[in-house]
Amino acid sequence: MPQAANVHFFDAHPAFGDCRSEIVAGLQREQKTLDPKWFYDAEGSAIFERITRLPEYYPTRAEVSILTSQREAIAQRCGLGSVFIEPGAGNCAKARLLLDALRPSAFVPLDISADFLFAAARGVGEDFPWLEVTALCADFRDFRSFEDHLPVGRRVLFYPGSTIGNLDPDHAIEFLSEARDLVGADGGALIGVDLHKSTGRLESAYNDAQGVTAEFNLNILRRVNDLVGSDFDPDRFAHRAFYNERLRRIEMHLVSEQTQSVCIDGLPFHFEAGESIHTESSYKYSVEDFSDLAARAGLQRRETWLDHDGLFALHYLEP
Ligand code: AVJ
Repeated sequence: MPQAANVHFFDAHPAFGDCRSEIVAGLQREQKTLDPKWFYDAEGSAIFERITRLPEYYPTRAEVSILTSQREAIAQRCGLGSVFIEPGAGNCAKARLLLDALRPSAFVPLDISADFLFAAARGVGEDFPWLEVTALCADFRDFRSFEDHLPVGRRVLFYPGSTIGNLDPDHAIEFLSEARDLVGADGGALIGVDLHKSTGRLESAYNDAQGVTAEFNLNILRRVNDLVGSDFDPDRFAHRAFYNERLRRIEMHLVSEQTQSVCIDGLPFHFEAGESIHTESSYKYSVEDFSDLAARAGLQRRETWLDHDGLFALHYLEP
């Protein structure tokens, strides 16, 4: 397919790291863990898309309602004509909701997975022929690997979906500090963050009646088997998600239903019955909590938009 004149690609060939040593290290910890990034191969991403449509899982609908109903106010706040940069852009669906109002001089979707990114970027270029799209296959944290390919102009970073909630607060501050460095003194950042709320509402969002979240959580075991040749049997584990009120995070775990051993290249990992693998944290922040967190990263909260039911927040920050 001929490349549209307004779409540019750059592949920095980001290093994926040694997944085996990362996975082994996580399973050797006192509280066994797996990094949530392993959820998202094609199959896991498809299950997540189903989660976003569940009645109990409000975050996606709530954020889309903000991006749709407040698009003009958001655009005015962010400033028109910016270079709009979205790390981990995925299918670019949320950025698309803003582009006609925001009229950026360029849209820069960033992702470490080239295939999905370049297809999504091509689609944006076709649907917005006035817009320069520069798709960068790069690690957002490795600024030097892609900065020479960034279009010139004032930068606004877009990080929706409460993906920042997957990071513990210290790493969230690190991410926001890197975002501040990337956008520079005259830039801005538009960050979607799920709000702290009642335990009941939060726990139902991660324990849906149809069991799709359980399927999503258990799927990480198939992915790990594919990645490192382990012999996890998902039928021997159970999905568990609860709100840790002290830490203000949903924790997802996979609980071993029996005493068992799982092998990676002959290396055994023992599970007691009831012992879990911690697969994901989703931190929830009040508006004030997130303001404080951003301030610790050198970013000031300038405006916040909530959905009609006050479930989700979109914050605009500036250095
Ligand atoms: C995509 C990481 C924001 O934490 O709510 C959804 C992933 N996990 N259901 C979230 C998820 C279980 C989601 N994020």
